[in-house]
Amino acid sequence: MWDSIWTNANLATMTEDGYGIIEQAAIAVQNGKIVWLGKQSDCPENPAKNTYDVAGKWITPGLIDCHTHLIWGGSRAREFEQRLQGASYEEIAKEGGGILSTVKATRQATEDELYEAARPRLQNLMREGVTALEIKSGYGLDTDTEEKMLRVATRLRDETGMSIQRTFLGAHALPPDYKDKPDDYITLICEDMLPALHKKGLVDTVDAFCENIGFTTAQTERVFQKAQDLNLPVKLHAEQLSNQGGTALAARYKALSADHLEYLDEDGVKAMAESGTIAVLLPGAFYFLRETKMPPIDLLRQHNVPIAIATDLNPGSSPAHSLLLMLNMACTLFRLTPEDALAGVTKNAAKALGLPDRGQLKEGMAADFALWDIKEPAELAYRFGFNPCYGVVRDGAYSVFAQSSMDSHTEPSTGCNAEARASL
Ligand code: DI6
Ligand code: FE
Repeated sequence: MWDSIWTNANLATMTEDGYGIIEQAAIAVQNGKIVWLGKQSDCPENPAKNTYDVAGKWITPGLIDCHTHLIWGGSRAREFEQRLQGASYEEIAKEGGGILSTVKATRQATEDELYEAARPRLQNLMREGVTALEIKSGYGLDTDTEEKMLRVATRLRDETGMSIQRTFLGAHALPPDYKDKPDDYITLICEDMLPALHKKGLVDTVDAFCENIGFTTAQTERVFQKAQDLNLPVKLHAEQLSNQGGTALAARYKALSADHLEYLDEDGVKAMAESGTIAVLLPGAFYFLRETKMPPIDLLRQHNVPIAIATDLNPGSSPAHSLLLMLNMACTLFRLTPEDALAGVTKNAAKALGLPDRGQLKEGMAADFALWDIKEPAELAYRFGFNPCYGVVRDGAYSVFAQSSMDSHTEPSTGCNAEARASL
């Protein structure tokens, strides 16, 4: 006997090129895994404890936000005003503002304060059908504060039941106490911070900011070597503001992803293709920094490098709290098709996080999916500022949100998972 079955649904399985649509479908779940899906007329007679008739709603894999800096203290609204008066992001960073101003506020905040600030950001994503995401450290830049951030990420994971990957981004900026001594700071990361945080079980992945205002490729490589010694996968903020060759380095270390990529050239694209590194594009940062250099979408397509899309949610370059909005921006700004954009927040985002059992609707995969009050999947990228998410299923547990439109009708036939609902 199955635990639950959703009937009268339309599925975008994301299993092939394109949406992988199955209309008039059903999807059944047992022990947190998808055990059957297909045309409802082909459904075997297998009774389920719970049957939910969803009256023609669409079901997609749960959305995955594969690049966020969701935990931080303070605000950068003032810096936004400065930029509007003509200061550039780099200038503000060089004068000790930017990332370092968030570092100051994050060091001052208690763990509870950081948790309380981060929770509504996460809830906003959950409410939009996000079931898995990545959260980076990197606003501590000392062992204690990096630990505090990663503990908050762990607590968010444990208390919400979301699938959360914790990324150590100690090499995000140079802390003021190491001014003019970047190599010493890298030594601190490699010999102290990363091993200590790894030992405490707080790190899933390692990232760095390889940039003219960040770290050089040589410094980044030292961090990658340490990650490799500890058997931790790597990823990289690469070629966002300039071409430093970080992507080729990331590819040499078989990085899960290289992210941003506006200044990436063809050699870098080829290196990614060879290493199977995912290209994570961040339209929120492109938009908010008013970047005009487009990431090399055509080259990525030509070389079959899978493209993922994420919010880059952070206080400085992308205060973007909506992954659905990023779908729209990926289409309008980067000219992705709605189906490529949806693949970018499902199957390709799962690859970028090394989550082989998520991002597609397939038998054997985790029962993580989102239900939508839409008539066709392209609507997810087409509308902006509107959230048609009806509910989510996470590891088989069903939560229904408040009705997404005034004339919506269907309530689940039996009680949805009260615990999952409460956690929202
Ligand atoms: N690139 C980004 O987009 C964020 N970090 C990074 O390395 C921005 C972080 C910030 O400005 O606070
Ligand atoms: Fe980032």
